Amino acid sequence: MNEIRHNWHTQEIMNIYNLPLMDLMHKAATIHRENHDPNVVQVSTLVSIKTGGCPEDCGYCPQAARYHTGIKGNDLMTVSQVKDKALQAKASGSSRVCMGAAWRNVKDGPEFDQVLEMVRVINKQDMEVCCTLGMITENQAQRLAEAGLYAYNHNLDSSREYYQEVISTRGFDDRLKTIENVRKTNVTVCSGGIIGMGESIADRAGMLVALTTLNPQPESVPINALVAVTGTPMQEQQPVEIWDMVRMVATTRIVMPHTQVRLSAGRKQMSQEGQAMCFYAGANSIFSGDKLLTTDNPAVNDDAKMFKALGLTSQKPFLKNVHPPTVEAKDSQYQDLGEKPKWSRPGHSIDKNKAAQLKARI
Ligand code: SAM
Ligand code: DTB
Ligand code: SF4
Repeated sequence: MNEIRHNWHTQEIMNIYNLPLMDLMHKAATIHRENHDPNVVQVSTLVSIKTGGCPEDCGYCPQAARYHTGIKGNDLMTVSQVKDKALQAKASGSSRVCMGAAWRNVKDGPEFDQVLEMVRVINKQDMEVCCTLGMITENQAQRLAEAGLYAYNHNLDSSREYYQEVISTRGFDDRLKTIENVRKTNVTVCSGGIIGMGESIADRAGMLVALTTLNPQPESVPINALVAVTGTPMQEQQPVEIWDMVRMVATTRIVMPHTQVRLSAGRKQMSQEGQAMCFYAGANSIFSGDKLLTTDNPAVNDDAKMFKALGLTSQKPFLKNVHPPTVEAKDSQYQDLGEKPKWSRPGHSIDKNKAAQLKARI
């Protein structure tokens, strides 16, 4: 077992990231093998329970209403629709369902009650349940925990400095506050970010500093390669090179030895050989399913062939943490507080975001 450090500096992490690739991969693979079974990969299926129409200006996101990306939005899915998706995911070998909503933050009320019911229903299928719903208060985190949530995904997305170049409608400190709220419960934390948005290597290292500083460190860290969607401010970004992805995964593994490192968005653009290098360098989790939230992901059959070729097996549910009990709504100790929290709105100007918004109006 490796020592867990919460005091990494950006330069130290950059030095690791910039090691000769063979040295970097060897170091990461060694740490990986000391802490995990290198042939087991945790598989999650994403379900977009509320798609599109989001009020935020996140420059990478096809679901932001202000950019024209051609996404067909929909209302919140029903509990039975979500149950069907969960059963399909289980049949295809997933141990976790991650429900994503294009919300800035959770608002108490009937829609949140419906999400809590989805959590209960999936939990009862003996699957791990994850949600990514935007910012949440402590009471909302407690209510999700009580319903049987296993993990909450809330990404820092980039370094504190570069975050300001990407998003103006929500703040980095509110992301940290949400993670702190989740930490007050037994729900595990899934938090990572995106590479390929035009950030520097110092920003990539800065994001890892922010994640490693968290105590405990997140149980899961998704590393997304930007999917550059037409209509978003980042539509012109060049695809992330496989070497950058391998370096980022390996560096994440080295600075967070116990964490599950999740190879996330961008797998569709990667070869299976490239993904194999990422697994060797410490990635031990993926999102499976023909779609991520709105963009394409490798076909389930192709992933199955890749697992077979590489001798990988899917992780069983509740291997790392206990199966959380589910409390029914009528027995809940927590009330709907009718919270309408004022999360921050920095509101500075980001030229790229403004230009994409203007273009969408024409
Ligand atoms: N609305 C919630 C929020 O922002 O926290 C949850 C859903 S949001 C789509 C979840 C994460 O997906 C984002 O934080 C971002 O890291 C990732 N993401 C969104 N669009 C992406 C893209 N085009 N490429 C890569 N990752 C993306
Ligand atoms: C995460 O880090 N990546 C996933 C999940 N958490 C919610 C989402 C990726 C979304 C990619 C763009 C899309 O499909 O809309
Ligand atoms: Fe909305 Fe989340 Fe997309 Fe930002 S990342 S626009 S908050 S759905």
